[in-house]
Amino acid sequence: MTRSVFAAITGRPNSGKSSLINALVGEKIAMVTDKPQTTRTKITGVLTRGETQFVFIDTPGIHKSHNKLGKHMNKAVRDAVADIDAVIYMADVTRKISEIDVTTLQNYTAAGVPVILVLNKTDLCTDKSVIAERIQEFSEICEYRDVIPLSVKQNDGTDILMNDIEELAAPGPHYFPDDKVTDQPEKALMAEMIREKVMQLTYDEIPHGIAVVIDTLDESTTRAGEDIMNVSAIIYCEQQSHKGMVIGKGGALLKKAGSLAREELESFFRIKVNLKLWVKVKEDWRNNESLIKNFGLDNN
Ligand SMILES: Nc1nc2c(ncn2[C@@H]2O[C@H](COP(=O)(O)OP(=O)(O)OP(=O)(O)O)[C@@H](O)[C@H]2O)c(=O)[nH]1
Ligand SMILES: [Mg+2]
Repeated sequence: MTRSVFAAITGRPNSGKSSLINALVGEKIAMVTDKPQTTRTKITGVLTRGETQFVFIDTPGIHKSHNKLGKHMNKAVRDAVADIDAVIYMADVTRKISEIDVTTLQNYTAAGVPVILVLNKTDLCTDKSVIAERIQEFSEICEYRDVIPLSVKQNDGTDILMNDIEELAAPGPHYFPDDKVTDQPEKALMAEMIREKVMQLTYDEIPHGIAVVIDTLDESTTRAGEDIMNVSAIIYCEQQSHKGMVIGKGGALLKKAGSLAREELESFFRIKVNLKLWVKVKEDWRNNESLIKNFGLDNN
């Protein structure tokens, strides 16, 4: 009999949620950077193991929003926890508990959602007593189905989490084809791969004001008879002064981002890629509802 289970991964920015969903489904479907607020939408990751289908939902980091995009991001997290079997609440074990942790976990408890607490980045704890301290702090907030200290980076503890989730699987159909790993359309995945590279190479406010849209996409054959995917993408930034930084001296940054993104596109889609990148400015787009919608970030 087929079984399925839905689990949303939530928590504050930068705790490692996207790294976790990638590790759980075994493919890189969600972008990861060292900057907070990388993920902007709900991302579904699917793993089918025998009769059981696991559906994980990665979400934006919960934060105090200062613009309209931030409000959409926080709404996406609230939407993601409706109709699910469990929340995997992820915290960075090295960081103190915050007000956001407390209120979010209290809300889940009030709504009767089972919570598995995951304390990530144990590899950074030279002093292991920090882990016990954090467990104690979190246990004062609410009851958990389980508390799992783990390190996604060292792939240490994810098997325990998988066993916990499997226990929650209930008889029912598989909602996705068994070979599917994500619900993201091809163009959205491509745009995210490019955005990740630009975010990784830029600093301060610039990475947060980047949006990427795939402009054209087609396939052709090279003169040598090889299939090639032609992708052209527009990188939007928020201010004129940011544009030069994104392009870099003599175009160096854009060239680097393009070559890293092309490598990743080629390995994911298993086809040669010809990638063209353009940079444009849309002033203060994070406060512009119609641009947020155009960029596919309104989470509807
Ligand atoms: N040392 C260490 N770093 C980790 C671990 N897991 C994730 N990271 C790093 O933490 C940073 C944030 O990881 P993400 O997976 O993007 O975090 P996130 O929670 O999805 O962040 P947002 O999308 O911004 O909410 C990246 O630099 C990761 O490489 C871990 O187990 N140990
Ligand atoms: Mg993320």
